[in-house]
Amino acid sequence: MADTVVSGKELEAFVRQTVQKTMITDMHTHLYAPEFGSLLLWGIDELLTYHYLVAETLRWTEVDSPYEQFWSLSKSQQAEYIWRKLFLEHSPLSEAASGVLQVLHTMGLDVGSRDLNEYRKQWASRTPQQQIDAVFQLAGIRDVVMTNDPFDPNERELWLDGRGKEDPRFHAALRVDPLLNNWDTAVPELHRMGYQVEAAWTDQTIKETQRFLRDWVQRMDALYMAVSMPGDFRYPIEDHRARMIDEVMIPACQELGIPFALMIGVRRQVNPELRLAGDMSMLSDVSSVEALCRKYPQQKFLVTMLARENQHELAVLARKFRNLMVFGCWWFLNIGSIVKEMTAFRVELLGTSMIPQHSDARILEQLIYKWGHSREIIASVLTEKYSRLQRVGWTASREEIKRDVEDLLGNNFWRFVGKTIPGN
Ligand code: HDL
Ligand code: ZN
Repeated sequence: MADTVVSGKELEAFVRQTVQKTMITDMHTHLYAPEFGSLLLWGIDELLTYHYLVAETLRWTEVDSPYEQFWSLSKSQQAEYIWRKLFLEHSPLSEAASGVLQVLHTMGLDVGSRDLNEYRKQWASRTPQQQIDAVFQLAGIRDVVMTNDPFDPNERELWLDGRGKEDPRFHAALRVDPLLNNWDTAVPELHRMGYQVEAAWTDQTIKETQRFLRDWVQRMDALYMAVSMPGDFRYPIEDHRARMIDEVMIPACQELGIPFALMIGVRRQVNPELRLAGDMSMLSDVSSVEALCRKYPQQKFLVTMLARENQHELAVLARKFRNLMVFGCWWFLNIGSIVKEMTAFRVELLGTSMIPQHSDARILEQLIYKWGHSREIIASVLTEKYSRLQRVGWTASREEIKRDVEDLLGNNFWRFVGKTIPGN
């Protein structure tokens, strides 16, 4: 075939170039469209005060020094403290710390100056819209999916004022953890929003909670419904979570024709003094996901787990259920050594029928390093796999390699949520 890639060197170069330039749909982030105002975090001080870096910095404080000493600092003072601790007094070798430098480098700044105030000047003259355009272009991002929480009063107000769907690059996902994990606090909140629910599991509660989900999926035009749960989530079982899933959430997802995203394995606030950085990973039960996929073969499930130990079994489970789409190297797994391991065995077990990565970005510029690093790893895994085919006489064409990469970096997601692929 005319467009085949014949030599090994040429193959490697073409795969890298294709992965590097394929536009990405980032299907799970904590970013917000510009119309959400201050909910969108961006800029060097936000990058430095990312909760991953807060946790790493506080490891260098004395065990008898109160955490409040850090928390009482202003945002810029916290950023300066983190810069001093993690970048100057110690080398920024961690994924999150080195990522900040990758952002500065990619933005064309003089990383070697090590001058935080010089870096700050680069952001001073930019608007959010300008920075979104610049970062999307540098990171090769076409679309991002937000994490939209109607239980957050600030965000709720924006949606009720009719905002939220102005920038077409930002898509919504309805996040409803409190329904499963904090029902006692969710009930009064739902009341405040006009839904006649009660803590007791009555027909009215079921109907009103379904109405809540329907209203918000439609208001947001949400691509999927999402929850995170601790690793002790079990199914089937006689408990509140199973009732909410069986009698409210699955029926709502099926009525609305959207996938249900399960993010399992987080133990929240093991150290509350660390605030957002205080959450922990824990082992999960893959057989509970198996039971859900088997019970609801028509319901699509997007699933990611937080413990490294669950990843291979989850990938094998995806071989058994076509309604299960595994996604991303979530949170503490989004580090080079594990992304490499997970991407390789997912390709070896699932071929290209999975979503290898999401960024989970909280600060806009993180898209640059989170995707820069993942693209490198995905390209090296794919190169090794295509080379292996070539050695036995199967040469993938340029078009086939392009198709496979587009599947992994966006099209698998859009097909799974049943929407036409943007730009097609
Ligand atoms: O629950 C989640 O969606 C997690 O991604 C948390 O937001 C976590 O704090 C995080 O930012 N992980 O990357
Ligand atoms: Zn997240």
